[in-house]
Amino acid sequence: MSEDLLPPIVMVFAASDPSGGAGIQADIMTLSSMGCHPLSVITALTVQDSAGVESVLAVDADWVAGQARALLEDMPVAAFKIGMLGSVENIAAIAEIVADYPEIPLVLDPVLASGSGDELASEDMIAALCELLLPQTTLLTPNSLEARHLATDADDAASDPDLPECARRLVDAGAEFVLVTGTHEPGMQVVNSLYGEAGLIRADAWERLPDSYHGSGCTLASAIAANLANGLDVAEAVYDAQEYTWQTLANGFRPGMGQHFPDRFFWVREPEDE
Ligand code: PXL
Repeated sequence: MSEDLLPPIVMVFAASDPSGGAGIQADIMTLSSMGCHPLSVITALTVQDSAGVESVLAVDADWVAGQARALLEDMPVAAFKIGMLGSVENIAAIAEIVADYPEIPLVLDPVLASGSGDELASEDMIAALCELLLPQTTLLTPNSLEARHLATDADDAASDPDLPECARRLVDAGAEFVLVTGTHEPGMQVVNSLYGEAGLIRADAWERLPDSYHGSGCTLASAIAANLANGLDVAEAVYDAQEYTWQTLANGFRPGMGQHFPDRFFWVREPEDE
């Protein structure tokens, strides 16, 4: 098979969510559904169900680096996607690896907490992420809570910057583009806003769906990485990935007693046109 016929390859650094709602399983499903081949570098294991996360075990940083280096020497990677990191040591190891591939677009989903509010990153990890990964990030995809958290330090928490100001600070800290998602903001619609060096690039409003979803952020960030791997520019990649993610949520299902899950393969079950 010639290299042109390869599906685009996306390397994901993220943690295992055995429920398949979020985490690297969500990334693998999204990338596969969008025609990419995922490389899955596991940063941590979790024990969780659809209602919440019970425990987290970070993978040793040497093992994270080993998983990635072996594959990067073997295969052409078209995009990186980074989710939950597991430890400060993992952040340092990943930052060192991606620094060797500055031409590969990098989507960073700053996973600070689960959809049900369980903490998934310590303050030390957040500081390391800002210092080591933000300057190497093509697109950062915080929700509005994460954007406020990343853009304000403890001394300045009272200043309560608005979201455009948070995005500006995150661009100043090194992210080329920032997509702030609006699920946690009030309103009949969910508005997601893409910012760059010159400020707001586009804002897209989506009908707010009634349920609470596990893994919507992982789905969106992976869908953007898939689109970048397929050669779309950032604004197109962001728009198309929102449309895909909204469909996965509108077709979501509730497999257990907690949150709903996105259906990344909704299209398999769509009735065929006559
Ligand atoms: O949705 C964020 C997320 C990412 N990665 C893992 C998770 C979660 C949320 O629970 O468990 C492994």
